[in-house]
Amino acid sequence: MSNRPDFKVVLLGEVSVGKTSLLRRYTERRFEDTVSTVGGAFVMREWAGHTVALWDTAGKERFHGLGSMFCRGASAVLLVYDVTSRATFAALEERFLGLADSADAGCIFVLVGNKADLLPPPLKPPSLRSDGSLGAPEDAEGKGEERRPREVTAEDARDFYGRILRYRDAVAGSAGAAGGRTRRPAMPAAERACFEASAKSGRGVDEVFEGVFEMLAPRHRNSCSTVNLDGAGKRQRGRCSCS
Ligand SMILES: Nc1nc2c(ncn2[C@@H]2O[C@H](COP(=O)(O)OP(=O)(O)OP(=O)(O)O)[C@@H](O)[C@H]2O)c(=O)[nH]1
Ligand SMILES: [Mg+2]
Repeated sequence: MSNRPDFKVVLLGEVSVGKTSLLRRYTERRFEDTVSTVGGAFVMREWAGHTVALWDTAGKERFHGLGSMFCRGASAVLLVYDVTSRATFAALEERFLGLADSADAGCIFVLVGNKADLLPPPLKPPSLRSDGSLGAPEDAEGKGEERRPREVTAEDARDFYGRILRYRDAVAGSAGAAGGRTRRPAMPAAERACFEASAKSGRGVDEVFEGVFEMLAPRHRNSCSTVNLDGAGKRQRGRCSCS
């Protein structure tokens, strides 16, 4: 594995939204008790011939200065919230998005609504009683599990994503005015950038990380001046010769 990552991916978000748990679920395939992160830490992963540095950061306010430092040169930022806590979602816009001003100009932003396992399960259709009347609808799954009402909808996430894109345009505009304008790759559409997942059950977690890597991979290939070409002149999937 190369010690120079092709991509730097940073997780940001409020205390206890599950950043460490998501990372652990993805990299170690397990969910267990965590302690609140101090400062930040990274793990390196190989994915389809690319080396990715995954940065976990602390949600505690006293570490926010470090969050901004960890975002320097980031290719992707995962803004993580708890789908059952409006406050954690609001904090992304109020406090965390600005920390990512130091990320790459073309940095991809992704929203991750974690703890989806806590949402009330879909109702099973009511059962037909022997006398022909309908019984009460029942939970389809997970009886006895802890449940909390949803406080952030998929539409809230898509709206916020739209605001992120406008904010990033404004940041790029002011960098341009200061003489630092660079050509930015197109940002992914909201459908590809807004996820819900559960670090506890594992549901949706691979989709988040691998969805991000898939969005980043073509950018890395395009940014290499020496791309591996096969005999037919097609781009190969794999490590660029530059790394
Ligand atoms: N039900 C449920 N609990 C979760 C999930 N993810 C994390 N938790 C719990 O939420 C708490 C906080 O998880 P962490 O992963 O430490 O949260 P964090 O965002 O890293 O927190 P900081 O490091 O303090 O910023 C722990 O008690 C986890 O067990 C999830 O998907 N579902
Ligand atoms: Mg943590």
